[in-house]
Amino acid sequence: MKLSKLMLGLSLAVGLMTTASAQIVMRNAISVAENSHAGEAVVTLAREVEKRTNGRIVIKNFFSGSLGGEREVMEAVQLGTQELGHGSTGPVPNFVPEMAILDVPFLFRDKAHARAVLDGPIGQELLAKFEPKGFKALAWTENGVRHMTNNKRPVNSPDDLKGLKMRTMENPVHVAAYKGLGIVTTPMAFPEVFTALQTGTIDGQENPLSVIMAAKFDQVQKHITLTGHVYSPSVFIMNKAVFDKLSKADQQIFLDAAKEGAKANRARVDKDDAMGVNELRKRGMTVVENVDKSKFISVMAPVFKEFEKKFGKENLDRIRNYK
Ligand code: EAX
Repeated sequence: MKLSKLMLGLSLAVGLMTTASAQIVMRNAISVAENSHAGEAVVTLAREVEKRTNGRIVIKNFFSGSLGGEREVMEAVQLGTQELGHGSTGPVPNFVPEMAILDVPFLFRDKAHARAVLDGPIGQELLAKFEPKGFKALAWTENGVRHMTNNKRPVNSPDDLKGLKMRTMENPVHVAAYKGLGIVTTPMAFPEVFTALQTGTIDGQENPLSVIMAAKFDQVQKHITLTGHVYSPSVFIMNKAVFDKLSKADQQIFLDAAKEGAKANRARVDKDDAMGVNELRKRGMTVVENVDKSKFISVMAPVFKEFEKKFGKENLDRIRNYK
């Protein structure tokens, strides 16, 4: 009896040790809270990978920018000091310049159009462009459609934006576009934005309802206008060498799990978009729901000319006209 108990104990310990040493632990990080559309993406990825590998591969998620802003996460994934990342296209063009085209304002008619482009041949071609830079891009996800918030005044027309000091993502297309609207642009990493709004270093920022609610920007912002000025894609990235070392079957598991993550992420964005206006009003913000978007587009005409030169009209049209 005593002996068999000892044997059981030993075999359990050996068993556990084997499991522990065979288990691969990876890290993933997002700049927003766990309870968010991006949280849905990474939590689903982790759950599906763990389930489909029977616990052989475990992903530990870090939230709210605890491993740094999105640029720092990309740097870590590129270097391989972190296996996985998930974030907006904000810092991406600094690593993969071809991605900048996706951040052109008013490029997509709506989320359905954007999702179709990203899931179709154009989006898949773009994912492949990450590879020479040391990333495996697993799947497109999204933040949603971006809107403008500020503390100074309700924005009803582009004139109201003139002179507002707004945080932008560290993305050259965003900076050029908002300058074209007369905004005083302040590029900044996301984890610094809440405090900068609180202390009045900046007047405003722009993000989708999902991000605004998850980051509780309503606590430090009075006004929001549903400008819908740009679609905000996000993406699952993985260190390329780490991906390449996986077996073919495990690689497929990551690709499939990322697709599940994208599904959960988009469903949450839709839910947030459906309840966001009411929720933000409840939290005390004034919401301007209807603006004449054509006015914003016409003020930006010179910037759009620049974008056509930079990206090529045929490339922009290929996205615009995708059905
Ligand atoms: O990915 O930096 C931003 O404004 C992003 O939209 C945010 O980090 C979520």
